[in-house]
Amino acid sequence: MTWFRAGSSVAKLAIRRTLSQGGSNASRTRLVPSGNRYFHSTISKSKAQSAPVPRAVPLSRLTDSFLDGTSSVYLEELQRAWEADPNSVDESWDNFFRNFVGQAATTPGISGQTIQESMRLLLLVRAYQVYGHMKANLDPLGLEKREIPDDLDPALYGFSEADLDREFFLGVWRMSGFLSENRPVQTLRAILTRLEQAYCGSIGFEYMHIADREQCNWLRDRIETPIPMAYNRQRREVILDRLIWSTQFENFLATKWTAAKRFGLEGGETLIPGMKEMFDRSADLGVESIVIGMSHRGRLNVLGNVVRKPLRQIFNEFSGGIKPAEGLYTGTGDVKYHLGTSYDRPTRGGKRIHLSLVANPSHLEAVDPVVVGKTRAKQYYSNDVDRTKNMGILIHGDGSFAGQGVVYETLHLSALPNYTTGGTIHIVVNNQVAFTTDPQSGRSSQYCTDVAKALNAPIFHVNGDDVEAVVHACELAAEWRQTFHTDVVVDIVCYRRFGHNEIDEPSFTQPKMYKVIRNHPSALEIYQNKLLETGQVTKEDIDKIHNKVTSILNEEFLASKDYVPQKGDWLSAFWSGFKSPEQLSRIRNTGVKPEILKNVGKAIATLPENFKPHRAVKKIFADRLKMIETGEGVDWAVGEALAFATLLVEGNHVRLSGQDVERGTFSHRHSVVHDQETGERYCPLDHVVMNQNEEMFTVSNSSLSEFGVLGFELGYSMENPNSLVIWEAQFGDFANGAQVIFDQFLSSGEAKWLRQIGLVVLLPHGYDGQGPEHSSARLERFLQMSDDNPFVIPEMEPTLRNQIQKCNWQVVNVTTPANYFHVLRRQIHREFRKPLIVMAPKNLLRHKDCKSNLSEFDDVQGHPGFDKQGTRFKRLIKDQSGHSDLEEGIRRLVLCSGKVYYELDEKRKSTESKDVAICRVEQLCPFPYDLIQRELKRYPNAEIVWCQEEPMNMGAYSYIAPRLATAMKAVDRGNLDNINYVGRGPSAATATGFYTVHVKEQAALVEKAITSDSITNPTLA
Ligand SMILES: Cc1ncc(C[n+]2csc(CCOP(=O)(O)OP(=O)(O)O)c2C)c(N)n1
Ligand SMILES: [Mg+2]
Repeated sequence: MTWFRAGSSVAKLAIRRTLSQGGSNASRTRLVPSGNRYFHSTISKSKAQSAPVPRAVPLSRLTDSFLDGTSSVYLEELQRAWEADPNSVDESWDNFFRNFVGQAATTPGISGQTIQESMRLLLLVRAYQVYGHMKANLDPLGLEKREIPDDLDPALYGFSEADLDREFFLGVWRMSGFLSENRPVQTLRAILTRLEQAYCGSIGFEYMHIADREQCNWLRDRIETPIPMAYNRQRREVILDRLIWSTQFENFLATKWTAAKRFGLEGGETLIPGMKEMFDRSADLGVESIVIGMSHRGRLNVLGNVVRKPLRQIFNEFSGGIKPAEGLYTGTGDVKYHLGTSYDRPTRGGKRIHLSLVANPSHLEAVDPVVVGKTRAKQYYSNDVDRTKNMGILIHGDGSFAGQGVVYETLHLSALPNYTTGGTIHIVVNNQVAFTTDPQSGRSSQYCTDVAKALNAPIFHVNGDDVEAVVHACELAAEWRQTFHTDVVVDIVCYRRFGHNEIDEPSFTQPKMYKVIRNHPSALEIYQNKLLETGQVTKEDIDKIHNKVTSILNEEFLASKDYVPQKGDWLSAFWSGFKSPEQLSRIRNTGVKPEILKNVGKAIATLPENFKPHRAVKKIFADRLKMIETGEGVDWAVGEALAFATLLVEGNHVRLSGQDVERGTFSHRHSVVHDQETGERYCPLDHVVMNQNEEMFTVSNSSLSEFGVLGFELGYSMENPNSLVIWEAQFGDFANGAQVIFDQFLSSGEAKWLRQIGLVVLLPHGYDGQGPEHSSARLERFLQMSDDNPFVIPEMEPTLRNQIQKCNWQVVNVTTPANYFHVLRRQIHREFRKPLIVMAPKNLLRHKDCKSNLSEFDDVQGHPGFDKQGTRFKRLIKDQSGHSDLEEGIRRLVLCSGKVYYELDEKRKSTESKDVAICRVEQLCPFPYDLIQRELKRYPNAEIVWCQEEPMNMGAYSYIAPRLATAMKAVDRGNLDNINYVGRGPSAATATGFYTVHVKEQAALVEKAITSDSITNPTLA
């Protein structure tokens, strides 16, 4: 059936989009009216005059072009064979002949219809399905000049005006719409009229790239209806009402705050009725909750009219901003068009739908994966297994949708089992300009939505001036999503009536476009006139709605003057019972009862009896079981699995995602084991509690994306505090591919939007000779973004300490499995949430000394991890030589962080440097002033060394130095000049690429830290 797909590979047409800036504006090639209106004016002359006479061509050529005619000889032979024995031809040809030849023989009206004509007509219909959108009337300004493909010209198929009133039967096996076998015989004229209406009106349907026949037929059923779809009076009134709200909202803001930036929706006002319809229809089809992500354009209109943030609150924010109640943590706040909110909105069908608009930074599209992740989490928590109750909607700009890579990274998560949300609906507010950039400078593809084709998503391009078409496209998108559970795109082609923002002058750069815009009626005016023409609505009806809206807007404006923001407005995302930074949260222990450790330990170290793991994995699991049974030598992977398992037992959800996390990049985790004979997978952490929900523990290899996947996990972690959500980078340096998420959300989200986030990020880090790209997770960047004051020691008394709550995030570089276990559990066992950045180990995963005893994980008094307060994460690990509270004989105190500790310790042992003490700063941020001071006091005569393996301009040095100096000054131990640096010198690259150089450098720095007599202080050098 290759010919059947012919349409999708025809005519590679170069599309020239010449916008506005030259030549006549309205020179789109359109159908010639009256007599021959189906034949293109541009091509019909030459080609129609010499209408092709059918000539024999090999059938195979039909797959390449419609232009070559058909093979009559071949068909006739086939037909003869079929007449002799219908079974002698392929089933598809059998159907074909039954339909066409059979009909032709029995229906006098179509007796002149030849097989060739039928085939050519079929191809024409097919061409409309494939290319109809290229002739659709999409641009409200009429500026876009697109060439209409020749394939839509009936003359190309040998039809002339003389054929228009001849009757044709079209019917193809297992097809819907025009080509369905049930359609009656029609004249060519009627067929062409409906084709034009269906495919070349205000909506351009792009769906023939979808390989699934059922999906295409579903769409054809809705597009190729026997008569065009029309809304009744009642629906039209609702649409009108919504369009008036949308239009007046912007007008009102424009008159009250003439110079305020609001990134108005003018020119794209039909978005609002479209969205509302989409939500109503979605609610009718079972959606209960929608997570929305969008950027600046029209955001206030969406907030006010769709999400229903109180208008008085929006106006209040315009008039002078937010004045939160005294004493409350306010953070930095953010501009009004970035703030999120949520609301339960009643729908047309009488249901309620929960809407949340996620706060977003100005970085366009960065919110996309966050919205999808949050939606997925909502689905988990509401047991929405079909993914039909919770849905994500993303609103894009044309420039950003085409240009930002995270759009693709997000789209590409849509069908992955552990990331899918059952389809996101994308709406593009395509105002045909991005700030000052025209589409031809902003993208290489015909449409700004072309990236979505990679996903097999249908794309509905719709003229933004035709509100009913917008509403219809939005409705269809909602139905598609609930039917096929995949992404769908609505591209509203509109314009931007004013500049990029309200104080911008658009004519500097788009003079012709703005000349047209100045005289262009609004979508509301166009719709009002249309309704008046139909007589369905009177001028009085329209005025009534306008007056109602004006008076509500005025009332709300008056009320906004006395509006006092409530705590709920500002802190709406705080989970109930959770503490804000100004409320002290008690520090809790994280140790676990020994019997629980043993029980879960067995579960995570045991594989099913008949399971046949890889030999090496079998040994790993046998070793794990031994660690649990003996309570000794617990390694990193088991420490981590114990943290996950104990959190699961306590009823928390645990999710770990990232590239190759199931096995672990360094082949250490083996959280999913593969049967070597059957390929079956087994995940021990799925079997920690009785009848455990499959998703309660989720570990998932991700797509090869950092920005998209980290954003997704961030969104996921925002939904419910009782979840440990972790993103692991393959190597720490790859985290910079997700820099926007670190900068805009993780490090500053709470300060800007008061959203607490408990996300954990594991970034493999450490100098082991793997070269510049695999050594460093760029620790310095995370520390530089940390907001703990380097010159002020906060309250450190254990019962009053809220240092972490007040800090933007935590950065740790832990060195023992037990401490890793406790820092993960601490994320959940506290009354607030804070992002955790972990410099994760590589060679410590198998290091002989990097082991913990099970007794360090439990909460038993007297056990090694148990100190005055119980068993907790250790922010600093003191020297392990059994030093007393005062060690006057120690000549040097080496402070370090991370795996270099083990090398320093080994050197100390081998050189018997007993006068050197080594302390590990496990938590770098916020800085453990109290514990550092404790160690300074313990070694009153020691010179102080900061040792790191990173270059001087990297690693923790520049973060540590001022803080350590502050701690030293406070206990009279000197200042910055007294901090001696040992580490690599400044460097542009993070590490050497030569292994031998690495080894030499590493040995030298370790040697210098432990054995050298004097260390030249870089600050004094
Ligand atoms: C990642 C990113 N790059 C650049 C900008 C600056 N910027 C803000 S709006 C804008 C134009 C966006 O155009 P489009 O996506 O078409 O949306 P429109 O403003 O036209 O609605 C640009 C370049 C930004 N906010 N984010
Ligand atoms: Mg734009």
